[in-house]
Amino acid sequence: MTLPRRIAHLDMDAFYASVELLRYPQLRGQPVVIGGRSVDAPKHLPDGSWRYARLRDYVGRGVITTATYEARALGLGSAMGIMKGAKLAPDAVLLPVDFDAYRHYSRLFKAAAASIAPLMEDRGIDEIYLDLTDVPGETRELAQRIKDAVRAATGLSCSIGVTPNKLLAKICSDLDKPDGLTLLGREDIPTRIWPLPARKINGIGPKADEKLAALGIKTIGELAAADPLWLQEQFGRSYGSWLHEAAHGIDERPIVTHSEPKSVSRETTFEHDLHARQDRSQLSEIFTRLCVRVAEDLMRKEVLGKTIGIKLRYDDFSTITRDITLPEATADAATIRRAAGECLKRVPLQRRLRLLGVRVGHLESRADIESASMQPGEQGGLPLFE
Ligand code: DCP
Ligand code: MG
Repeated sequence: MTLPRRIAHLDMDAFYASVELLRYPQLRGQPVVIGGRSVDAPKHLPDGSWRYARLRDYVGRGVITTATYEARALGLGSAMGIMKGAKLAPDAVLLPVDFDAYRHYSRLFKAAAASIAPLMEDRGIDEIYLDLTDVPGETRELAQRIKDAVRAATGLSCSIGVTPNKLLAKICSDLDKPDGLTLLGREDIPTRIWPLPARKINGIGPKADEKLAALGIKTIGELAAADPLWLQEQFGRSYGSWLHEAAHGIDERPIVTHSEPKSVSRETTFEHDLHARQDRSQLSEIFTRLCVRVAEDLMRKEVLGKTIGIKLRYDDFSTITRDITLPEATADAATIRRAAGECLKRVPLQRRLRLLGVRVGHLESRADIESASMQPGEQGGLPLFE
């Protein structure tokens, strides 16, 4: 019999907010949300004190990216409009987002975790999976060492769940947030997992959850008890059988240590809806800026892409996309801008626009393209002596 794996899921606590509190430690313990613009940055007054933007002063359409746990206690949270948040907590502090800082701390915490458990899967800015199976050490002690290393490298806390697979680990890291350390074996599934709502399973989204609820299934335990064939009839064969296995905590997916991005995109929601003709110059400037940002992202990731696409959301929230494929992959802002401009000619522009996005897909790594375009003799880079 093979021993169960030891898979950890690590998720940073109130990530963007916690990074901001490193900069403004005087705000610790207060309700703070992140989501403002640079004008909302705290101002250092001549008498040495600070003045902070408060939610009640905010006017605009921005959303909260995250909130400190003190702000969550007042009902604030990710994806809520800032003005809506202001109704619940007018005095909460608003800080602007600073993605560069979050990316910096993201790199630091990942390096710290990988120094102890090198088999790491990157799941985005504030989460990773780690395979601890072959790392020497007792599980709890190991998980604590990883938490300590993350704190030493960043000054930030995280929550870790360690279980036999990724599906359970992801649920588990959330069970004792913030600063959690939760271990769970297959024998704990009935007591710890089954009472949880079905949507706690990563892969059961709002739509599936709604359908399950309509069928009388609210908890993971109720899902586990459902007839697997009936689930397949309701949800289709593949998703239905996955639901059954997930509810029983079955998941054999390995840790994936390398992944290539499939596309790079940037989008922006306007302060006010814009019209293609009346606001032409403003739109054009935003459009160009998005293309430049996408080009910068491509450069940083050292990839090139062939498919250039745009996304428009109209004032009635309907959304459309268009794309074209170029003969050669590019990371050049002007080329992307031209191609995206072509796409724009193919969409109706009578309605006002709410959002504009630019995407580059079908990515290939720069190194692959360069080596493929070399002459046969050059490949490998060894000098030839004649
Ligand atoms: N984020 C965002 N918009 C969302 C959700 C999240 O911009 N709708 C950003 C801000 C978060 C970060 O991603 O800080 C990580 O997301 P999490 O869901 O892990 O949330 P937090 O780390 O903020 O809090 P938690 O302690 O619950 O993990
Ligand atoms: Mg988090």
